Amino acid sequence: MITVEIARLLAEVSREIRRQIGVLVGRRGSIERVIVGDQKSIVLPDLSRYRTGAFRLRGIRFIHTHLQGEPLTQEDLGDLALLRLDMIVSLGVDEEGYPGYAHSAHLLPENRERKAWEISPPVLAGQWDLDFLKWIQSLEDEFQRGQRSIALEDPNEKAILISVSREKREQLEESMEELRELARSDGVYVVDCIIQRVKQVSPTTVMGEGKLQELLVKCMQSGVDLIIFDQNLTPGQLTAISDRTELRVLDRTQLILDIFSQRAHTLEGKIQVELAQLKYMLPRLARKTLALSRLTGGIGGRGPGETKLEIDRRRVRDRIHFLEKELERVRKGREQRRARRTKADLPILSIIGYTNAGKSTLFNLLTRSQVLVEDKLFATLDPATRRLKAATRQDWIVTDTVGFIKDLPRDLMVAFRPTFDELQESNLLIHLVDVSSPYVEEQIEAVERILNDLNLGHLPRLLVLNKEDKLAPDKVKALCRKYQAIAISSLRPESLARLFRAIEERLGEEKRPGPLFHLEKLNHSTALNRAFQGEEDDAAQGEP
Ligand SMILES: Nc1nc2c(ncn2[C@@H]2O[C@H](COP(=O)(O)OP(=O)(O)OP(=O)(O)O)[C@@H](O)[C@H]2O)c(=O)[nH]1
Ligand SMILES: [Mg+2]
Repeated sequence: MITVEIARLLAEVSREIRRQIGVLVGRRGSIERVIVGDQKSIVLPDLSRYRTGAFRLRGIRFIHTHLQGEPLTQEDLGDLALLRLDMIVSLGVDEEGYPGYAHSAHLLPENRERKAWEISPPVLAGQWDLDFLKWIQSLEDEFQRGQRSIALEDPNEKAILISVSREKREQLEESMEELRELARSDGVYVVDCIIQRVKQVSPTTVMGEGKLQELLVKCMQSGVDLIIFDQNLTPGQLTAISDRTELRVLDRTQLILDIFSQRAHTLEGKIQVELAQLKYMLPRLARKTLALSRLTGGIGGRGPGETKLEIDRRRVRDRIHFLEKELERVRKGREQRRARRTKADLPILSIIGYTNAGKSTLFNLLTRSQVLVEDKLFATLDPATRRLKAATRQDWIVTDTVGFIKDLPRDLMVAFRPTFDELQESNLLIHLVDVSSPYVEEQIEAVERILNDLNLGHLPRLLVLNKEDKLAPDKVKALCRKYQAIAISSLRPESLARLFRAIEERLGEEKRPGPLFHLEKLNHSTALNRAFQGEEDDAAQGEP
């Protein structure tokens, strides 16, 4: 642990100057730093230089004197967790300046009692017999065993999800469930979800000191170096937490942006997502510069870190500027294509709705296309448009769109604005809902809210409950009545006839006030079925 000579010296000098003295000791016994505190406390310096990877012990132990021989304090244990020290030791000092009892604690690997650390019974410093190297090696092995069991379960990126808020528990749980889905869609393996209801969210570190330590230990125990917050963090919180913990920190928005960046395939989509990401990042870079300039301010001049961040910031701005230009260019091309299409003067039906509602599945069924369908959030990013050909009536144009989600990130909304703006031309929005979700109501509301935010609230809408096959028929019926909607299953072509009839009706209604488009041939509901030959007319089933 420490040589008798050094222990004696520490005790002697401490007694003489009446201050705590501490040493940071490396694995093989090298003294890395000597720190002098005051009578009751001692402050550890920045240890990031000794970084050993986020889920390993630091390779540094801290031994310091306690003048009254008092046991380890809460701060001592906090340091142990936050800094992931190999061990923390307080060394008592007697009246004559000789070392007395040593109190020590170390972190624990994952355990059933969910304990973060173990405090050992005090021993007389002179009698402490510990082969430190051997002991620390076996402790690290234990840590690794715990981490490996998780690693075997899933080789993906691992993360712990956290929600800290004042809101009601059910609400937090529901939101957490969705965050878990988002993480899964992003290819992240969720090790644990922590929900913490608080009276006040800390403006700096979101959660309290104690909770932060607990979280850190948990991360280390399970070999996780990524934490994802369900709430969006301010630039300050984001930097504070990642600085304090050395963990990678994401918030809800960044997670969604990350999914989007994985999914974007078209040039336009890619540019839009990168723009949103850069715009979200920019204030966070700026923040870091601020903190640094305060640090370097004391010794005058600009620190090297600051200069680099200035450059980063300028680069980001340049890139944003470039991308915006590029986007304009790409969009012009699409504009022209669209102009040609609208000239055809056909009714445009846009399928919108919460993510994973089954929009693309329905789109494929309607237009016999093969756009990507996946049981993941935000499978669709790039809107697809096809003509729905019919033998006996006018064709329709059908559009599949990117899904909505509660708290759709602002920057994303702005970046995707033109895509959403195209929805303005829709003659009818088919608002598709996953009726099997326990959160039907919340999802419908979220979509309605976003439609209003996007100035699309005035467009005629048809509420369609999808995935009826996953729910008991009487429940489906009740929901249909409640929302005045029709129910379908995009996996069952026979439910299309019902949908077609409803669409025609709505288009017919919308036509009356002002002739937005020509609908001469639209009122042939039975003929429609013939267009999809062999599909039975399910009028007998009765509609709400
Ligand atoms: N049981 C059942 N599953 C469905 C139905 N419609 C879609 N699904 C499934 O729901 C999942 C999501 O379908 P998508 O069509 O990708 O949903 P989306 O609304 O386009 O989702 P995003 O593009 O991610 O916003 C897929 O696994 C589909 O197979 C349905 O009527 N019944
Ligand atoms: Mg889709």
